[in-house]
Amino acid sequence: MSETVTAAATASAATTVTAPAALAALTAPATASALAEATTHCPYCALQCGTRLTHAEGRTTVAPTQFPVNQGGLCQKGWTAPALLDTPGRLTQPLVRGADGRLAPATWDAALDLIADRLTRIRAEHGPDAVGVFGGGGLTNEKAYQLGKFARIALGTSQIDYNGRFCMSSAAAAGSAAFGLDRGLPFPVTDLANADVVLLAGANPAETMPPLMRHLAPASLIVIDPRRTPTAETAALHLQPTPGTDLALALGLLHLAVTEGHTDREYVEQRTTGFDTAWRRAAAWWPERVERVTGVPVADMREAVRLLAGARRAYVLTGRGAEQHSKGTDTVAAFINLALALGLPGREGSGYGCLTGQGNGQGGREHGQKADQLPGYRMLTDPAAREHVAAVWGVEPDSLPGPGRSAYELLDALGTDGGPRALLVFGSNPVVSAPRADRIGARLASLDLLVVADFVPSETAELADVVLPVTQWAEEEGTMTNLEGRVLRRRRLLAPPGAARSDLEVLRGLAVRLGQDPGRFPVAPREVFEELRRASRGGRADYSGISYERLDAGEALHWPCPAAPEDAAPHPGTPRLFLDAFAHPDGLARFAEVEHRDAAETPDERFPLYATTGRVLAQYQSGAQTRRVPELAAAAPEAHVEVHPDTAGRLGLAEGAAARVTSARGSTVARVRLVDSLRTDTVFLPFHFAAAGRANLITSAALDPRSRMPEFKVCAVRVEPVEAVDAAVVTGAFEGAGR
Ligand SMILES: Nc1nc2c(c(=O)[nH]1)N[C@H]1C(S)=C(S)[C@@H](COP(=O)(O)OP(=O)(O)OC[C@H]3O[C@@H](n4cnc5c(=O)[nH]c(N)nc54)[C@H](O)[C@@H]3O)O[C@H]1N2
Ligand SMILES: Nc1nc2c(c(=O)[nH]1)N[C@H]1C(S)=C(S)[C@@H](COP(=O)(O)OP(=O)(O)OC[C@H]3O[C@@H](n4cnc5c(=O)[nH]c(N)nc54)[C@H](O)[C@@H]3O)O[C@H]1N2
Ligand code: SF4
Ligand SMILES: [Mo]
Repeated sequence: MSETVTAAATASAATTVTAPAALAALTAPATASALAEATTHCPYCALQCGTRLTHAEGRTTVAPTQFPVNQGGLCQKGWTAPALLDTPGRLTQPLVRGADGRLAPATWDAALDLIADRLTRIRAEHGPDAVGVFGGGGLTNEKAYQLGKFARIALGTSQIDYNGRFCMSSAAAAGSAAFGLDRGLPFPVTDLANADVVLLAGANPAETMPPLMRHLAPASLIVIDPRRTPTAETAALHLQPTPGTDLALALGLLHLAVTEGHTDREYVEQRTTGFDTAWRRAAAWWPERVERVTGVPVADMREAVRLLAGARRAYVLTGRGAEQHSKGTDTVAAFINLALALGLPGREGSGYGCLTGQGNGQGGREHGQKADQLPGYRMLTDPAAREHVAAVWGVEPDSLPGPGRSAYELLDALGTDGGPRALLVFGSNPVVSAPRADRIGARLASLDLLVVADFVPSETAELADVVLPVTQWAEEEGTMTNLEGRVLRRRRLLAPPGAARSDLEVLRGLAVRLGQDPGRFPVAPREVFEELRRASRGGRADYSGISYERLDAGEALHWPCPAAPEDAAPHPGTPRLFLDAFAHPDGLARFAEVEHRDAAETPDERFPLYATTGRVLAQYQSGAQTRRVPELAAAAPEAHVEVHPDTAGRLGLAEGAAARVTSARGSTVARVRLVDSLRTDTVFLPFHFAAAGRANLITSAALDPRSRMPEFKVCAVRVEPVEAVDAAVVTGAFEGAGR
């Protein structure tokens, strides 16, 4: 089920979507011809698999291309993506909540006037920080850039952050500290195919990025995951730690690498600094102590180090399993320490990388929708950065607000004293995906104004005062940056349905009503990209040498790609970073001094089990999109909880029965799935489902002190059978959740 399917094998299974007659007219191809084609990329994850879309006789079909990342493969989500374009319930008209409390159709002018009016009043009464903005890692570079600019100059608010904070922020913080630069993979994905050994800490690409598995297939995999996932099934070695103990495990692996004489001394001396302080901590993590904390047998740790150290070419990769913790940054730093001691980063054919998740998870963190950032991965607190970007925007540097709250802190402050009273959401569904989802739902409901731009009626849109219908992937142009830092073109095949408009048009419409010069908020993606090039110029993520022309000519451009001087050849981009030097001024990578600590919450008498959360193949994120695709909904229809049979036996839980999973914050309801390869002290829930089936009703909002990442991957719970009297709850969880 986690297999990638190739074009040849399943050409006949290529999903076709038949549009009802009325909708077909609305989604007619952007060009007038009967048959239209566009070469573009999948709307979902950070692999950004290459696809060719075809529209003929009212049907849109997708097929994979030979793009290097997917080489003719797509996962089930990619194959079925055209179903999103005319999904029933697709938003095609602005909606405004009326006096009767219901959302009703409105014109664009009415909707935008109303928003601008209320924003103006709220700002006048409570100041600019009373308006917040929440963005997403699925937005194109152009949208992410424009959203940050809109917040800082049209609203003048510091209160902007985005869902990437919930995603790879711990890896970004650790990577920046170690290497001076954060690019998920500092090498092309295809390099992985030449590896002898790859260590995957907390990643399950067989379900989350299936085409990546073909690049990993030649290597021996070491997988660190409390669950025996489809990825772990393919591994040479599977380490199955207690959730939340990866930091101790990484310290233990470093300990063994050093004591067994595997450190690359020459590399450590010439290319790094800080080994001694890092070692001081790891020295105390002898193998037996690590086994006691993590449950991983000493022999397995030795085997892992032997495999890694014996490889000519080796990679250490982290995923959300290692990162989404209140110590996620230190955990990633500990895995980077291990990679540095073995001499892997910055060496062709070896390295460290983070598997970034969302379609534009990489670009989305470079161009200014993050609370502390300006375009080009510049810091908002850096006076030179403020001056550069202010000049591009035509404003005074002093007029730019400072850094604001991080994603969870922003959501948590909504409607409270001193917190924002209005929120604009572009590209996220936090009612399902944020920790303590119940509390976040209540915060959103307490706002004076909630505006959601989306193309489907997500659970967050259902709470909004105004819903704005926007275009999606196949209806728009733009650029995305995939997990290897490669900038890609998203291309338009279809005209938007109904009155849907692009996010860029929405931002201009609002900016103008808030008194901005329309020329400052262009709506053509190419024009926005030209400005982004200038704004990013000289920054860490320098895009100034990249153009639509170069991308359309088929060039593979990885940032940084600075503009070349007039008479010089264009810069070729940087597929491999750090080969000569790391990005710190002295060119050296930094070991980090890190120490293990417990998760914010560990099991006790009331809540005796660990719960962890994550993904399944057929659903994407909050499920707002994939729960609407019939084939995917059939494959993963409802919330479930994985439980070991012994644990289930003790608790009176049977396969297929409804269970209530309760933490100190609340309960969720899920169907029991018995999994005999799971740890007996741990249960697992996917977070893709809505209503009473939301995994985030139980998760903890303990934050990492540096990345502000919530602890999605560990909390303490009890699990019990749901009594028949709770039939309504079960129905709510299983029917409401899969809607
Ligand atoms: N099908 C599908 N694919 C997706 C997505 C999706 O929603 N659905 N989302 C995309 C996005 S945005 C992201 S961020 C990526 C995420 O991709 P992954 O990081 O691969 O996904 P997760 O399932 O969140 O977590 C990976 C694994 O971490 C394990 N884990 C849980 N707790 C721990 C722990 O304490 N330590 C360790 N070592 N492992 C632990 C889980 O059991 C899980 O198997 O996927 C992308 N691709
Ligand atoms: N318990 C638990 N919770 C988690 C995680 C976990 O592992 N466990 N993982 C976290 C991670 S890694 C992530 S990335 C988040 C993701 O969680 P969310 O931020 O909720 O992500 P999506 O479900 O992708 O929501 C995106 C919404 O934006 C819409 N959208 C997509 N593209 C566009 C666009 O271009 N413009 C506009 N206006 N709208 C658009 C979609 O239709 C959808 O409704 O969840 C986090 N939450
Ligand atoms: S792996 Fe990711 S990008 Fe590729 S088809 Fe699946 S969801 Fe789309
Ligand atoms: Mo993510």
